[in-house]
Amino acid sequence: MPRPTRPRLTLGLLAAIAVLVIAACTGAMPDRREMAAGDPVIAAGMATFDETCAACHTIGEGPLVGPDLAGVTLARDHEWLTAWVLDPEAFAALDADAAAIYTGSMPTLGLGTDEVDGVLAYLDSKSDVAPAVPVLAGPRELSAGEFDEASSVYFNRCAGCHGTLRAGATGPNIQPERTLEIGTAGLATILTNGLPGGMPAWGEAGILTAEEIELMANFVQLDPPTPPPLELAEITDTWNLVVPVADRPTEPLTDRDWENFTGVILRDAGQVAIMDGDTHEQVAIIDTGFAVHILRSSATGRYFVAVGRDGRVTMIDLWTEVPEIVAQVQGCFDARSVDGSKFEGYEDQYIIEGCYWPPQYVVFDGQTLEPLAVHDVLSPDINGKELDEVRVAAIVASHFDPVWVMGLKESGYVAIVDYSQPDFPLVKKIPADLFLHDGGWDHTGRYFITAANAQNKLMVVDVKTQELVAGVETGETPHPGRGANWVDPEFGWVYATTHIGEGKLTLIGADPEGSPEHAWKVVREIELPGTGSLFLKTHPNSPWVWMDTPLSNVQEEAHQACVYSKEAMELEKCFQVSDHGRVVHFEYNKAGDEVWVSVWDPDGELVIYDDATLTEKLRIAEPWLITPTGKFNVFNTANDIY
Ligand code: DHE
Repeated sequence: MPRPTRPRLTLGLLAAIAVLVIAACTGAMPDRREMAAGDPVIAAGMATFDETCAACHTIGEGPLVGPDLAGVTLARDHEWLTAWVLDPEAFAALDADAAAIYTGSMPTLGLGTDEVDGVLAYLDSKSDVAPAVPVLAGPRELSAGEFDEASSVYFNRCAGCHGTLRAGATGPNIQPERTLEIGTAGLATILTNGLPGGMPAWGEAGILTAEEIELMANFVQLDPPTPPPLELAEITDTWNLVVPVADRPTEPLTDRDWENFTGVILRDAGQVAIMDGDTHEQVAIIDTGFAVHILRSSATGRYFVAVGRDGRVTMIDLWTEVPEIVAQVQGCFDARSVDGSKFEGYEDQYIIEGCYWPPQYVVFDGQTLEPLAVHDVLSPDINGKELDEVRVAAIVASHFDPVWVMGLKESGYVAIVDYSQPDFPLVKKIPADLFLHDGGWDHTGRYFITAANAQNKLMVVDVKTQELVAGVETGETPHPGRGANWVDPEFGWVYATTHIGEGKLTLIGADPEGSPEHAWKVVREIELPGTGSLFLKTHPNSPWVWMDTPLSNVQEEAHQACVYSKEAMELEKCFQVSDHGRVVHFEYNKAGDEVWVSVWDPDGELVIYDDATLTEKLRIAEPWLITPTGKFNVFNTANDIY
């Protein structure tokens, strides 16, 4: 089902509520239907309402993002309401009343007429409930302490999707001009219950308390604070060279196959566990600091480099007897991406960090993390609109040129940084599309494929010619992670993504030389049970593609993994990995015959599957496995195998 877009509480919708209230008071209504309690049609309608409508509407509890629906079946007949629900846009083109309330916010929900009948029967059965008076109270004043606390919650939970300055990206704009329209009560409900299409149910999930929700509902109606800049001298002040290069081993001191180590992020513990991929033993727990986001391997694989949400970069040496931190530095206040120099002759020479805030990238020495250069990425967007915030999203390191390629989220450019030149300049900005997020290489390493996820597209950039070659619509909010490459029996090489906003695996042709007729076009779409997918993964030695749905607000779906068969070209199966937490992110071992999956939970687990048989091999549930998320095998990460 397509993702419902997030409706807005507009004057038009409020007018509609007023019409309903007046109609109810004057008695100008059709007869009420007698619907028996316990009627299966009503029961089915209630289930559909809860699943599809309740995120935006209440019955008698006031407006959320859409109006309170109490009494709506008294004010409008079923025929009118059915036409409205089935396709509001089309109906608004035909009907003057519908046109008057249509603002573009009520989505086509993809319901069948039976389902709409059920919902209307359910609304009929509740037609004696009076609509609540819309709550449009402005925000209350916050004390300095409350404002600081709210800023910190916002940074930890909200900024990634809505932006530091709240202008929107993966999530919508939530600056005061919009949030004041929704009001404190509506905002609190959204924060509690989430919204279809990815907004987490922070309250329901027990992550934010009722007090925090009240605080945040007020905070987001106030002007956002602007965080300060972070310049080279200040970055250098944070630099800590823990082990100078001269004191490090010149060959591996460990007997383990360090190239088959897997780094596991323990997100809320601010740690990374290093696991031996052969024995499945935990080799070390490294304190990397606040909310580590990703790990990348240096070109040789010797170093793991972690980046935290607080912008701290940590370098871990895998050649020591037990892996240990050799350097740390903070290049940003907020960051998600990091990578090393991978071109021949530059292996392990430089590290780049992309900042969410300030709008900049920072280049460090690849052995010591000494800060070498900082460059601003703030510019107008591809359409010329002035911006206050441009975040560096995914970064990939080319294996064929001395360059890093990165997505600039708000401005919509794919930027190329040349590390063979003095001061590591940004040498090219290729206009792509707005809100670039995650992405990876195609199978040749020539094309960078990145999601413009708010545009529902994958953008394809030819890094050799430094040109955009395609923008492909794949579905609601594509989120490929690094993506997945394999040979489809019919279409040749393909690249694939899943989506946050709809349950769909989409394959695009990715062989412009061998199969030019399919290149950069959607060649296959496979329906998945559940929205909210973040990652998929495959390996050249695997017959499967693994997919998660951790952001689904349906618990069973958040607990599942799904597997697609490359050969049969269809979904093989979906199955429950755990009975708690969110099942997230996959990584293969070096041989490509095992898949590791995280159960993202304070009582976290790592589940290891035999890839050939899809059977569970080992479940690790130790107290140190606190909120495991991403996993990065050294060999696969250094060589961009996905
Ligand atoms: Fe991520 C990759 C940003 C939420 C786990 N995440 C990325 C990348 C970006 C990004 C830009 C690509 C980095 C690269 O390749 O250089 N992520 C964001 C956000 O802005 C967002 C939506 C919200 C936020 O506030 O951070 C977000 N991400 C999450 C999560 O909730 C996850 C599941 C757990 C967490 O740490 O918060 C999460 N993101 C990951 C992982 C990767 C990632 C595991 C790397 C995937 C890979 O296979 O390479």
